[in-house]
Amino acid sequence: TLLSTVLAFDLGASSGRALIGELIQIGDEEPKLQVKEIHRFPNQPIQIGKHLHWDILRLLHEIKTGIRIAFQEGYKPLTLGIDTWGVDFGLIDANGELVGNPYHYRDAQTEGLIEEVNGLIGKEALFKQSGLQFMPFNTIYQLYAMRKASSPKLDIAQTLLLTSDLLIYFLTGKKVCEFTMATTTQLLNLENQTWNVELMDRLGIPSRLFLEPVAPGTRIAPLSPEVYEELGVQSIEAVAVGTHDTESAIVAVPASSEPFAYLVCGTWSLLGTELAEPLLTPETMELEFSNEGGVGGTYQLLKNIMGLWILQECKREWDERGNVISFADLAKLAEEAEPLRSFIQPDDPRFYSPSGMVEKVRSYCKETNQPIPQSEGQVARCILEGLALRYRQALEQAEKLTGQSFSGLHMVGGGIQNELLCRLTAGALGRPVWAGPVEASAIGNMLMQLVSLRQCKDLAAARKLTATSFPVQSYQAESTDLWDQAYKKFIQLRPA
Ligand code: ADP
Ligand code: LRH
Repeated sequence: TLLSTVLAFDLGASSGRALIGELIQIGDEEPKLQVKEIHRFPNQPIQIGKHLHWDILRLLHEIKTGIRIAFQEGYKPLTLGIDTWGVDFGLIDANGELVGNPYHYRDAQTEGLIEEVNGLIGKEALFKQSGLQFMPFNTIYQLYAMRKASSPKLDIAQTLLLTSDLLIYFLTGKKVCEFTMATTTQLLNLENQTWNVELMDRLGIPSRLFLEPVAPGTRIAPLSPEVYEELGVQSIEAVAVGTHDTESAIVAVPASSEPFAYLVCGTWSLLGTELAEPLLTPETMELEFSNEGGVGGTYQLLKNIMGLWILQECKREWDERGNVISFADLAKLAEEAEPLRSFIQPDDPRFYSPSGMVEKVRSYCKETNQPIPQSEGQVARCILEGLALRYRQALEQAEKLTGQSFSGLHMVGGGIQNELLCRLTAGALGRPVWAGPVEASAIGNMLMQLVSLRQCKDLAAARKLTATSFPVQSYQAESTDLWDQAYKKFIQLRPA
């Protein structure tokens, strides 16, 4: 029996996809979620003048295409949800129109602003209020940069909509602000979940822009009559899921016991654990962890690690030179390269900005007196081993902060298709890795739609449904001595 059909859009920094989810029950067996990808599209940023932007209208076009395909293929989804990367936003004017093109979080406008804002507000105070790791892309710095540049856009804007909310607005005409995404701004008081108007006033950020957050699982509205007409589709209602992709992915971690540690592995690597309350201690700030708002009243204590972005940029460079290599082939070449020859500390700030990545990896190794990786396989291996070692460091830090111990690590997201990375991670941790599902964000997105449709009770039921519906691949730790030596070397590298 088909119990429900839902449609999820998951937009990551490297690609977007539309997936259909069908909740199916055979006889009196436990229901299962069956998932099918129906549309996938690249997400390519565009430089205009001094600024880097998202191609938001193209993304809207691809979402409309996904809706059309879903109905053309005969599915009848009751609801749809959109999750996207965090922090970015569009501004809406008094006539309900988009003001300018949204900036990409890697736009250089926020350079140096962490220090400047800390100077004005105080680092400890800001951390205690927002609970967030100081990342240059946070919404607060983007808005402060616009204020400093006297951007007229800030003056005419009436409402700020974070990317997922913006796309939902384009489809339904309804403006909402979903809670998990709101916590990525650094402008929300985490403890009472209200906007930090005093902070906004001090930075010249207009507080009128911010709508009261709604909880994930809230039903928003059907598509607008214009969109129905344009797409020629039947009724479908938008739901606010855990619209921050990281939070959606965490919903789909198939953990059955507490406490558990996870790694959401894509463009970014988000490693952390789930808590009932935020951990706003000075140690959390010093070890550079975030408290992000999760679904179902949870808080996610996690570290943002530079992630597969570094490999994506190397691949882009090789591709542009005509040396086109797939991620799967890159993993094979890395597999054949010598183990633990040299490795990067992925969170060195040089790796944050786009371009010249192969050279950045090489210069990092040179400056740290390690053999310089030459071949594509050596470069890829040096990145993957650096990531695996960084995961160990972050996992140990999460244990130190929470006083918990983790028997292994759940890995989810596109990056787990790189089996070498999963194996290297198990090696570096000296603990097992349980990998799956790949499409965790889209699945978590669907699960929250099912919660809103009352087909799934709560977060625990959602995780159980994931565990019964999707396979998990286990990787066991091998050769721990070599990894222990490498880890000793790694923690001496900059930045500590
Ligand atoms: P995001 O949602 O942030 O755009 P994904 O979760 O889709 O990212 O993960 C993208 C990453 O997954 C890529 O950077 C790449 O390293 C990895 N990847 C994707 N496909 C494969 C593959 N076939 N083999 C190995 N790695 C892959
Ligand atoms: C991962 C992610 C991460 C954010 C970054 C901007 O896609 O949402 O959680 O910090 O993008």
